[in-house]
Amino acid sequence: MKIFHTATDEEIKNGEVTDVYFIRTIEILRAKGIKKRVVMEVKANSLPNGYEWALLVGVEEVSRLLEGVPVDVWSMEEGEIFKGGEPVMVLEGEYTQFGHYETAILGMLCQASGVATKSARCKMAAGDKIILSFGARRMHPSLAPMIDRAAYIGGCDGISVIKSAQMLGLKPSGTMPHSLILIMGEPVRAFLAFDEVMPEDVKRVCLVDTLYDEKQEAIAAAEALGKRLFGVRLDTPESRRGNIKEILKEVRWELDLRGYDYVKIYLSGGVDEKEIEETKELVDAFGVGTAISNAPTINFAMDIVEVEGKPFAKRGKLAGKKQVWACRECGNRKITRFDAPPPICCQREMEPLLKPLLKEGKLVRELYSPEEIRSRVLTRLKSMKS
Ligand code: PCP
Repeated sequence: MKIFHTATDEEIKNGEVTDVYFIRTIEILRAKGIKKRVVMEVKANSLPNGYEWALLVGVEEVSRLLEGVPVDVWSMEEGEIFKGGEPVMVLEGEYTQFGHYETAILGMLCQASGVATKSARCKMAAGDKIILSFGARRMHPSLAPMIDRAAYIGGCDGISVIKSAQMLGLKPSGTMPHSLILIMGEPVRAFLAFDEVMPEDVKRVCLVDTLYDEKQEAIAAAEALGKRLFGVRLDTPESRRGNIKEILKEVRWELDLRGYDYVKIYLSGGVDEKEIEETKELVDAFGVGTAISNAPTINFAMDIVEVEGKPFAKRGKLAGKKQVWACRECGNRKITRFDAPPPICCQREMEPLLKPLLKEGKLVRELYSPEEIRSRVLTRLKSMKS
């Protein structure tokens, strides 16, 4: 028996996590002996908050979900940048064989893509500064590895949850919680105990907002640990925050004045793109929680665009199977009929972004490691900036 209110892999794979109206549709089609082949496309007409682009993540999970299901799937790569209105995935098969997977397919793509997109936006705002994913505690723990994977692919440099890190082949990143300081009774006692007990490969980053003024605690940490202190973290509570930029300036100044210019400054607690932009000149690493783990989802829809080989779509949707093309040289994009010849841009053929993923439920594409996907994402984000 399961003890948590979550579905198992098996239940999802069996198509049990589905809205009932899909099952009813399939029941009716079967009762009527209707077996029609359809083409469906996954597309978001608009992106959250007027974003100009988003990152597609969740493709690997969808490929696992549909493995063994008699359906052909073309998809953009995991980590691909897409724009509103572009189909990111195309599915073709007999509707009753895969229609009931729509709920799970969209759920896998909408949430992970939203998280990855926010992570990428935070990373872009931070420039060469570090972003750590600290938001597992805001979501159901069963989702932490999925959220952290999307955050990492989007650009986060590290993630804090042990299980997520294990699944990603990373070392978890973290500092120390307030509870350590409160239980030890005094900040410096906690800092020294941390240094004494933790293995050498754990960075000494002391939390300096628990009992006294941040600059006072930061100096105390530097005096206690000397060269062994890697950084200090400010998680100053909202009620004490005032002007966080001024607090950061003071901490940096006081540390530098005493020769502790090597000590990095971490900032966490309520950090989002705006806070990153405003403080990045004073901060070396940001711990971002809610903003990334509770990122706005990408509202993909999955719609029929062809029935029995004929273009057919509901109002407000363009009928027919389509291809999306990109020019890697100038960033130009184009949507054409699926079988149209490659458009030319910058004197060469544009790249088709919807590539075969599954053929009759068989995986026909290599799946890359999160590290490889992330590194491609970062290269693309850089080229978009320049
Ligand atoms: C930090 C902060 C939030 C976490 C990280 C993410 O925790 O206070 O709890 O923040 P966000 O969702 O606001 O972005 P800690 O300072 O480690 O909190 P504590 O030690 O009190 O557990």
